[in-house]
Amino acid sequence: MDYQLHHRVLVWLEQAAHELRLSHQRELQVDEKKGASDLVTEMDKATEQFFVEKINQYYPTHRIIGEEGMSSRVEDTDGFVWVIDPIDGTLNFVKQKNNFGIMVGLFKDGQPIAGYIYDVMKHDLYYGIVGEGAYLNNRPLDAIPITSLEDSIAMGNVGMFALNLKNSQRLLKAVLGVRAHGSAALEVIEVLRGQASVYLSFGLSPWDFAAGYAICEAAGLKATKPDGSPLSILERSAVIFAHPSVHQEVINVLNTTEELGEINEYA
Ligand code: 2AM
Ligand code: CA
Repeated sequence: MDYQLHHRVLVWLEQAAHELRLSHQRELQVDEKKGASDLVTEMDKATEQFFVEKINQYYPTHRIIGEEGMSSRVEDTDGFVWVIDPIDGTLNFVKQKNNFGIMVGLFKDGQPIAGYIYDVMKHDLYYGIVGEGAYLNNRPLDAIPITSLEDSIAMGNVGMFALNLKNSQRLLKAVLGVRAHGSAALEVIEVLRGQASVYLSFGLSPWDFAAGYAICEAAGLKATKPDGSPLSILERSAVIFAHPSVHQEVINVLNTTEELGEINEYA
C-alpha cells in the first residue's frame, strides 16, 4: 500500500465531508434521476468533481468510475481504478440531513487494494487496507462476534423484503430481525462492526459496493454475488456482504424452495 496515497485520501475525505455538512445550511438544488426517490444534488456532483480533480492531479495515470460520470468511461480493469460514490444515500442526505456516506474504493487490475466509507454526520471514517486490516477512526475495528445466522440481525432494503425479491423473505425468516438505513454505506458498516451478520442488496452499482467490497476483503469478511462468485467493478450486480460464518448459509437460505410459513411482523 502506498501510504502517501492513503494519507491523501483521508485528507480529501475530511475536506469533502466538511463541505457536505456545511451544505445543509443552505438550500440544495435537488433533481430526480429515475424517480422521486432517486435524487441527485449539486453536492453529489461537486463532491465527485473534487475527488476527480485531486486524483487527476496526483495520479494522472489512474482511472475513475464515479456515479455522477465526471470522468471518462472505464471499460476494463487494467491498472489502478478508483470507484467513487460521492454521496451514498442521497435521499437521506436531502430529507434527513443525516444517514449518508462517502465511499471510495481503490482497485488494481480489478482486485481491491483499499476501501473508505465515511459516515459523514457521525464523523466516523472506516477504512480497510487489504493485507493489513480494517479501521475505524484510525483504530483497529473491533467487531461484535457473529456466531450463527439464526442468532443475528440482517440488513437489506424494505422494498426488497416486501416484494420477496429473489426469495429474500427466506432471509427475513432465518434471522432474528432485519434493519434498513437506505444507504449501502451504512448497511455495510453494520456488517463491518458485527452489528449485523449480513447485508443483502439486489441491483447495486459498482460505486454502491466497491468500497464495502474492499473493506470486507481487508477485514476477512465476504462480499460476493448471491451465487458466491466474485464481484466485478465493471458490472451492476446483486451483492451479499457477510460474516464468513454465515455467508454460505445465506446462499443456501436464498435457494430454499420449501414453504415459507408465517413471517413475524416485528422482524
Ligand atoms: P445512492 O444514494 O448512491 O443512489 C438506497 O436504498 C440505497 O441503494 C443507497 O445506497 C442508494 O445509493 C442505492 N441505490 C442504488 N440504485 C438505486 C436506485 N435506482 N434508487 C435508489 N437507490 C438506489
Ligand atoms: Ca450516490
